[in-house]
Formats: sequence, C-alpha cells, structure tokens
Amino acid sequence: IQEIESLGGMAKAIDTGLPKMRIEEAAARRQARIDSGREAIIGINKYRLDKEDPLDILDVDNTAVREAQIRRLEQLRANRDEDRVQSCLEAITNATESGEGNLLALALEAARARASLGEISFAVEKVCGRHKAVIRSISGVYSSEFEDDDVIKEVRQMADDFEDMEGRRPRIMIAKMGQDGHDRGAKVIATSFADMGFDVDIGPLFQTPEETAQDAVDNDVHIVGFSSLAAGHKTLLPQLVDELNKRGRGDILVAIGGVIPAQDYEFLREHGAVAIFGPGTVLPVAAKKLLETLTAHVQDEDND
Ligand code: B12
Repeated sequence: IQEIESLGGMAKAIDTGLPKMRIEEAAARRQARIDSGREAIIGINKYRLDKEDPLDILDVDNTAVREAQIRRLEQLRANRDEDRVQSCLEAITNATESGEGNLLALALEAARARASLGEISFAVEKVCGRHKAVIRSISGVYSSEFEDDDVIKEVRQMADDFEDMEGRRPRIMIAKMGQDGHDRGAKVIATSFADMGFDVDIGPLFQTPEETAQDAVDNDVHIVGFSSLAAGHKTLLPQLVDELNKRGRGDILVAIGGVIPAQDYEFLREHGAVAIFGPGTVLPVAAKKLLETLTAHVQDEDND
C-alpha cells in the first residue's frame, strides 16, 4: 500500500505495471511452494490418483464456431443502415481527434446502429493507435522460494552443459495465442525457466500462430512453449507447427502446457507436440524433460 501511495495512487501505479508485477511475484512464489511440496494441493501434488478417469467435457469445434460467427457478422452488416453506421463511426473518430464529446455515448449510438465492437474500437484506434502492454519479467523469485535447491541446481547444470555443447543457452519462447488471456501461468513458467538457466522470451497475449512462429524464427529459439488455458489448443497448435514448417524451421520444438484434457494428448502429439504439461506440472521436472528432449534432438540433427 505504501508503494502504491508513493506512486500517487492505484491508477498511476497500474500505469507503471507495479501491481501486476507484485501479483506475478506472489504467483511465482506460490508455484515454488507447491512444486517443492511445501504447500499441498490434494489430488494435484499430494494423493494423486494412479489413474485419472477421463473427464466428460464439451468438445467445441472452434472452426465451426468461427465460421458461424463470421456468417452472423456478414448478415448483420447486410441488414444495417450502412450510412448511419459510417457517420456514427466518423463521429467517434472526430471526437477522439478533437478531445471533445463523450466517447461512451457515441459508442452506444454506434452500437445501436449495429456497428461491431471491432469497428467501434478501430474508429478510436485510427487516432490513438493500439494499446501495447509492456511485458515485464521478474527473476530470482521462483528459485529463492524453492526448498529443494538440488533439483534446480541439476537443471542449471544441464543448461550449462547444453551451452558447452551448442555455444549458447537453451532458448525458449513462452507463447500465448488466440483469445486466451490467462497470462499468470505463462509468467510463472517464464520466470522459473529463467531461474533454471534458460534464455526466455515471453510473447505478448493474443498472438496469431503466424506471429508466434515469426517471433520464434526471428529470435532463433530452440523451443516454443505454448501455454493454453482457454481450449484453443486443438486449433492453434497444428497451425503453429504449420507456420514454423512454412518458414523452414520445423526443427524448432513445440511443447504445450495448461488446461488440456487427457483425451486430447494423442491428437496434440500427432500434430507435433513433443511434450504436454497439464495442471500439477512440477516446473523443474518439466524443464529437465524439455532439456533432455532438446539435447537428444540437437544431437540427432548433428548426426544427420
Ligand atoms: C486465474 C484464472 C483466471 C484469471 C486469469 C488472470 C491472469 N492474468 O492470468 C481471470 C479471472 C482473468 C480468468 C478469466 C477467465 N477464465 Co479463468 N481461470 C483461472 C484459474 C482459476 C487459474 C489459472 C492459473 O493462473 N493457474 C496457475 C498457473 C501457474 O497454472 P497453469 O497456467 O495451469 O500452468 C501450470 C501447468 O498447466 C503447466 N503449464 C501451463 N502452460 C505451460 C507451458 C509450458 C511450456 C510448461 C513447461 C508448463 C506449462 O505448468 C504450470 C505449473 O504447474 C483456472 C482454473 C485452474 N485451476 O486452472 C481458470 C480457467 C483456466 N478459466 C477458465 C475460464 C472459462 C475463464 C473465462 C473464459 C471466464 C469467463 N467466462 O469470462 C475468462 C477468460 C479470460 C480470457 N480472455 O482468457 C476455465 C477454462 C476452461 C477451459 N479451458 O475449457 C478454467 C479452467 C476454470 C474452469 N474450471 O472452468 N481466469
């Protein structure tokens, strides 16, 4: 609270990214306590079932939903008064430019004329540009809270060995794609992997598979670690693998983690996932597994 007050209040503090960073630090600390067994979550890191029964879940066909939404949007646009819509949108752009008028009232009027949210926000964006969140990462928090330091040391040693072999540290990009805004886990994974000796890139939220693949290629990462909590995995993972192949970088490994039901694992493996890390993943164990897979993969390539 003192920190926030010294910055001049919560709104100003949010602008500096401080509250989000503190939340992420707390999440990394908590994950370290869970991973080291100090904090028990029954069924996740203690008293796990030998065999989990498959969950009865609603399997949504994302492509069909997208196509249906596009059809609805086309129908909406065909049946509205286009002149009215355009003048409402122009009024929003003008008000944004001049700083005069109530943007919310104008947005409501545009919505009543059946302008879409995308069109309304674009009318503002034309003048203001699009907000880009600054991604801040934290370091040292995960490893300092982890009790069994030996595991972390072992993974760090493996990362050092990898560097000796390849001339650079193992590099992973933690990616969020689609409309999945759950970035807490991605940040925890990024900070813990950095603490264990990886070079880590964090992609922004809401990327398309094309953007993720391009960033992965531009930064020459060894692995893309896709974090998926909003059920987009069956659509987005195959697209990401395709996009990497299109860029001639099928050698970049793709791993995935998050809220992924067991019945989808086979599909994901068939479409190119080298490893899958569901809820309850102990991060040093995941990091070790990825380093083993990467080392074997690099040695295979060197032999070819
Ligand atoms: C916190 C949370 C939120 C927060 C997110 C805050 C933030 N900035 O991240 C808020 C409140 C905003 C939120 C919103 C929503 N949420 Co929510 N949320 C959760 C919750 C409770 C915890 C997620 C979390 O942070 N876990 C902690 C982190 C550390 O764990 P993790 O990300 O799973 O990662 C671990 C592993 O999965 C693995 N892992 C994951 N990725 C990777 C990647 C690599 C490379 C590796 C090695 C490992 C790995 O390692 C980690 C450590 O073990 C989950 C339920 C749950 N218990 O999982 C629901 C959940 C994910 N949410 C859900 C839903 C439905 C939503 C909403 C759509 C709700 C709504 N109707 O508005 C919105 C969507 C917003 C959006 N645009 O995406 C559903 C998703 C269902 C699904 N997938 O089919 C869940 C599962 C809840 C449920 N049971 O229904 N949510």
